[in-house]
Formats: sequence, C-alpha cells, structure tokens
Amino acid sequence: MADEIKAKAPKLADPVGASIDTATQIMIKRAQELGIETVFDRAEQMKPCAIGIQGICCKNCAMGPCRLPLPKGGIQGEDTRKGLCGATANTISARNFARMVAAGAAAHSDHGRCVAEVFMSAARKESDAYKIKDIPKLLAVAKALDVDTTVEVDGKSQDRDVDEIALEVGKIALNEWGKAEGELVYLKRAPQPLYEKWTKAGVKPRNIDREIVEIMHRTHMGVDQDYKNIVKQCTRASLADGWGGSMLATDLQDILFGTPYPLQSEANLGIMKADHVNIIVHGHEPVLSEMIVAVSQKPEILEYAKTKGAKGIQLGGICCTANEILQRHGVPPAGTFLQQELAIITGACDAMVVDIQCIMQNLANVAKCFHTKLITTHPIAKMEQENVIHIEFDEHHALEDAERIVKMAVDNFQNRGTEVMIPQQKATQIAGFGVESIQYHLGGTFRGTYYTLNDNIINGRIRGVAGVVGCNNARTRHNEAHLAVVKELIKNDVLVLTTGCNGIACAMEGLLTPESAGVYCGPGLKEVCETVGIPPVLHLGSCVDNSRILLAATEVVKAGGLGKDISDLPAAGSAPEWMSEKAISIGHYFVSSGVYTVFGVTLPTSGAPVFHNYLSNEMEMLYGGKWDIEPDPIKHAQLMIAHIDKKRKELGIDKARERQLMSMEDRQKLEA
Ligand code: BF8
Repeated sequence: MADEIKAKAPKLADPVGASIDTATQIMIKRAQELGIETVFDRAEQMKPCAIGIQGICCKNCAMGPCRLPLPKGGIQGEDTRKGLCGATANTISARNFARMVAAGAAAHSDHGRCVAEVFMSAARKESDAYKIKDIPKLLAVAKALDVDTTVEVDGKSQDRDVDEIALEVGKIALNEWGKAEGELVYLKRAPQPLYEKWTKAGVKPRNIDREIVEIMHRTHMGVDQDYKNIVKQCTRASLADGWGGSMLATDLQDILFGTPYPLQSEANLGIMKADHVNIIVHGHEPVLSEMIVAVSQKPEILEYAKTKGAKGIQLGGICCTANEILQRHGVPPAGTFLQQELAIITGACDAMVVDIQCIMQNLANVAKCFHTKLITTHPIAKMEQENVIHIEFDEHHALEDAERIVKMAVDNFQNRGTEVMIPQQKATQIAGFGVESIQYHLGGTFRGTYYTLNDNIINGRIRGVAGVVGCNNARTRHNEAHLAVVKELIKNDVLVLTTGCNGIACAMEGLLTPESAGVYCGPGLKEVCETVGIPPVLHLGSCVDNSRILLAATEVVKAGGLGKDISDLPAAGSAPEWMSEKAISIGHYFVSSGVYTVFGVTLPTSGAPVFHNYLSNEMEMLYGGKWDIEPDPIKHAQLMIAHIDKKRKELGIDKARERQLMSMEDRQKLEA
C-alpha cells in the first residue's frame, strides 16, 4: 500500500507571480516544462524562518540557538526576553546585524584588496595583461591619497614619473587594509562637517581589516552587550567599506581598466544569440572578465569560433561583473541576480564563468541538465558538485587563463542539444555614468563643477536625487519593487542614480534611455533630461561603485547652494529588493554618511523594536541619516520624496525659483 502512495509533487512558482519581466516568465515556464527547479520554485517550497526573519535568533555559542520571538501582541510593559546568557533581544539583533555588516564590508573590501594586488603587479610591470590605462584618474587618485604628482628638480617643479606615482599609489592603497596607525586616508574626501561628526562620534575607521575583525570579536559570546556600542562599530566597519574598500576598488579599477563614460548597450536574456558562442561572466571582480573581453575580441579567436560553426562570440554578464564590463566596454547584461539559472536554461550558454559573490550553488545542478561548462575561477569560491570545472585565475598569466576559458566555450558550441530557447526580450540602454561624466553632462561649461545640477535642484526642476540600488530577492516579485520605486521617483522629478541589480532591472525596462524621460518623468526632470540628453536614471556601475554615489553627493555639496553636508541635501537612498549582507553594509554607510535610506522586503531588526528605533530614529542625531523599512514600493518612494521635500524646506528652496540673472544696469548700480 505504502508503495502506491505517490509523493506529492513539489509546489512550483507561478511565472507571472514570480517576475514582472516577460523574458523571466517565459524562462521560468520553460524550466518547469523541462523539470528543472529554479530559485523561484524553491521560494514556494521553503518558507523563511519566522524567528530568523525578526533577527532575534542567537547562535553565537553552543548553549543556544536562543530564540526570542516577539510576542504576537508586541511587548506589553517590560521586555523580559533573554537568552541563556541573559542577552536581550536588542543585543542579539544588533549582533546579528553587525555580523551582516562585517560580511558585507568584507566582501566588498576583499574584492578591493584583490584589485589592489593586481594594481601593484601592473605598477611593478610584472604582468603584460594589466597596465596603468587611465593616467588622469591615476593623478586624481594620487592627489586623494596624498601622493606627490610633481617633483622638484633644480628648484623647478616638474611632472613626476607616472610609474613611480603608480607604485606609490599601489603601496598606500594596499596599506589601507592593515596599517598599524592612523585612519583611512579617504575619509578626508567627505565634506568637512561629516568628517567632524565621525570624529566626534569616534567612528573613524583605523584600517579596513581591523574594523571587520573587531565586529567578529565584539559579537562573540559575552563581549559587547550594548546595542548602541555595537552599532558604533557597525558604522566604523561600514565606513571602512564605503569610504575605504569599495572606494579603492572603484578607483583602482578605473585606473586599470578605464573610467567609464556613457555608452550604448542592451540588457536582458534576449542579448544571447543562438548562432554565436555565448559566454556569460558572472560575479563581481572585473579582473578576469576584462581579460575575457579582450580575448574574445581577438581576430584569431573569432576565426576559431567560425571553424566550429559559430558566427561569432557573444559575451553577456550577470550581476555586478555585468555592470563592470558594461560600463567600460558596453558588454550587455543578460540579467539580474535572479536570472542566473535562466541564462543556462536557454540551452545556449556555452560557458558560464564565475568569480565571487552572488553565485547560486544551484547553477551546478542546472548546468548538469545542459552542455554548459560552469567554470569557477577564484581560489576562495569553489563548488562541491563534480560537473564544475575550476580554472584558477592568476594575474601573472591572465591572458593565457582567459584564452583557455574562451577556447573551452568555443569548443563546447558543437555540444549544444536541440533544446535552445532564447527569449527575444531585450532593451536598449545608456550606461556608464560616474562622478566625472556627471560633471561633464550636468556641470557648468567653464566651471567644471556640479553647477547645472545644483542650479536645477535649487530652481526646483529637479526635486531631489535618489540612489536606488541593490539586489533581487526571491521572496518578492522579481523587479517589481525596483521599477515601481524608480518610476514613482522620476514621475515626481527626482533624478535617480542606480547601481547593482537595480541598474540592470532599470535597463531591462528601458529606463536608462534619454527617451524614457518623455514617458515617465515629471515636467521638470523631463525638461532637464531632454535639454542635456541624459536618461532620468543614471547607471553608475556595480555595487562597489556605490562609492561613486558618495563622491557625487560630496561634489553636489561642494558646488554650493544646497547646504554644507550630505545630510543637508534633498536626497535619499533605497534598496527595494535587497537580499545580500553587502546591502546591509551599504545601507549602513549611507546612513552613517547622512543619507535617509529606505529598504524594501524586511529588516532583521523587527524582533527588537528598541534597537530598530535606534537605527530608524536616533541615529539621525549623530550623522543626519537614518534607516527605514517599507515593502510597499509606492509608499517607499513617497517616504523618500517626503524626506526630499523636508530637506528642500530646510534649505529654503521648497518653492521653485529661477536663478536671478543680473543685468548690466543692476551690476553697475551695485558697483557704484
Ligand atoms: O553586489 S545588487 S544581488 S549582484 S549584492 Fe548581488 Fe545584490 Fe545584485 Fe552585485 Ni550587489
């Protein structure tokens, strides 16, 4: 009898309910027809832990895990919940939050360290593959790191040798991870009042690694048991990420691979081509993917692909590797974080090459169903499944490694089955903005600052600026909140700066084109975008490039007329569909830099209301920024707009004003 009882079929995702993107819906359905499980199905089959989601499960020692769920009716009277050691819900939630900051800051910063090491080998000329490409950026970074760019010879100042500068920049940069004394050099790039707030609060990071290690120490059993003190360390470590590891990663990548300038590309699974060898690069560090781009453009490799029956090689990206090679080479993203399995399910992915972060282990299971070679490349990120190939990438023979990988993909083209199905959806995008290009597009003709941007914020055409960033989360409908938040903001004349998977989501929707201004924007933002010829949503790169947003905000402060600190600006931050620990580190450095930051989905602080209140209210008194949580995307955007309006009022620019131009007559009167 028992044998006759059939196992219940696992619940599958509803493709339309799981994503608002048509290509994604088509591919979820396709996966289900082929009997291949994806993250969307698993989200149906496994509910998140109701206690963990509140952030109040402590597993930091073997007397636990101690679980302190919030009573159904909330806390009435005194909160008596405690773990075996007596740790309160505030302590437990703050510890868990801090460990997320540590992991996020570590991920960004370790990425930065790898780039710094490659930078050093380029500066020492140990590698043919990597060169100092962007000299103006090198000189700008040298200045920020207090490296001399001129030398005195015979009493006269002259330009210093570029190789010498690069070597010193590399040494100083690498030292930021572990120096014994002092504070991070880049902190001084922040507006002076912000720097003073950090000094007063005692949160200036000493070196990048130390702040992350100290979080792990403080959250060990029986160490820091004051949530406010734990948050202080969260601030230190997250600043070491935003104004340290991430900022160094961005700067050194720009010097090695070129500072991005706007370029045209496309986005979504439809960029893959049935008659081409398709190579998808996925992860975060551009160190390897830059080499894959270079190799796959070589005439002899293209010829080789033709001998195998392919018309050419189509590169595509997933996650932030996609953003990196998009912003510098125009290589199109094939999708966001949640589309990684789907790229293989097209049956046309000849190789997926992954490095670090945001790589789902299920890729290996999906790859088993197809001919796809899944190649891991980083010594710290391997997979246990046997079908995964590991080709360890080394900057000293970078081009050879990349060539081996590309050839493997080309050779695999002939092994494709008949089951190729690439959805046709893709959209055009303009990507690759940055601090430098915003200055060009929205600066003054002669002033070379953010004059035009500031002027249009002051006169009210641009109501404010929002940074909308971050992941997808399979617990919410793919891309729905990303796009609803961004559309609501631009409809209300808020200029959006985007990075990470939000950038890819916006690209897939066609929001990264100047033409979208006429469709989605309020009249003021539309006028500015159409006059200057920019999209209302500016793509600033990958998640480490959130450092570009910090520096752009600093430039706005410097250009004048909008207060003295980042916290004075009519600006706000958002991560509508976050899931990664890196997002928590980013959120916290934005808050600690003075930005009102709203997260979607949920925050793992809801089980500790006092701690949550500290993050979402009291922190504002220290740095001018604070956390907020709002899963409903329209309310989420409206909270940001309300904050922007509050700041406009405080600045006295709540009523739209045109700048008064002085006539010659008025000027003469003044002079008289
Ligand atoms: O660093 S946005 S899902 S890809 S974590 Fe990951 Fe999140 Fe995407 Fe980039 Ni950022």
